[in-house]
Amino acid sequence: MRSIPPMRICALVPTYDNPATVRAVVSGIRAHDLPVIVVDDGSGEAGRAACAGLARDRLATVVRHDKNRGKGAACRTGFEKAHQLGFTHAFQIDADGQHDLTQIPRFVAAAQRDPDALVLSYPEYDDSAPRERLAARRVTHFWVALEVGGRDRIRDGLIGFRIYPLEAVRALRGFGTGMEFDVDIAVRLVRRGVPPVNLPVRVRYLTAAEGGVSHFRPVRDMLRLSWMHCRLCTVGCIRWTFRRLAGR
Ligand SMILES: Nc1nc2c(ncn2[C@@H]2O[C@H](COP(=O)(O)OP(=O)(O)OP(=O)(O)O)[C@@H](O)[C@H]2O)c(=O)[nH]1
Ligand SMILES: [Mg+2]
Repeated sequence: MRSIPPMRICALVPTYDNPATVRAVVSGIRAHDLPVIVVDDGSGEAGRAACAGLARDRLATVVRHDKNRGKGAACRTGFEKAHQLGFTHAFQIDADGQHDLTQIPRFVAAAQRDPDALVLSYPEYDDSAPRERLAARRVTHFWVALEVGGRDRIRDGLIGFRIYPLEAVRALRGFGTGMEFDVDIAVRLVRRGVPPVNLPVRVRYLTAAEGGVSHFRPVRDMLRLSWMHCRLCTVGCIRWTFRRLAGR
């Protein structure tokens, strides 16, 4: 019989040029007693210095990509590092300071109740959310509902505040390297039978004066997302057809 490793959760913070917010995010996580892995995804001078400061002050384990490779690639590096360090779960939290970190204990408790689950969040926005980002999200919701067969299984495909069970993640053969990563990995885990749990989290867009930055590039990222939905839907149709033919 396979022995089940004891549950160990770390936080995983991928960052690309978030010099004004990454330290506050890491400190906010540490306040909840979670060890933190930061993946510096080829940040420029200021972002790199902020991450180096976190390592120097022993606030986080910092891994750096020499060149920017995209959020998905940064998370893959972080998942591997977490596994090497003996963690079983990674709580991925964006470095842009948008998410309400006081919710961390609620999410950790949900993962402890169901260690096999993918603990997802869905955003509760205030007035700071840009309209075009809300519109892009609605398009994504439509596709994700189609891909997993229901609207409530993944209530938000894009958000960067979720707990991944590492064994299931590492069993996936490949996932998006860029901003399509968040949707791709959630859809594929749920399709493989990983049970989703959806909890709300407050999200606030910081102003530029507060250090708020977004790397979301509407045209490039929407094209990448469209291509990914196209692939996921095609694979879904093929799987469905095979299952019907096999009488399952
Ligand atoms: N966009 C982007 N983000 C990266 C990259 N590598 C790591 N990240 C991190 O991934 C997280 C999400 O990036 P955001 O630019 O906030 O993307 P988003 O949350 O989908 O977009 P907004 O709704 O505009 O905030 C942040 O912590 C980034 O620093 C990269 O190459 N590109
Ligand atoms: Mg963001």
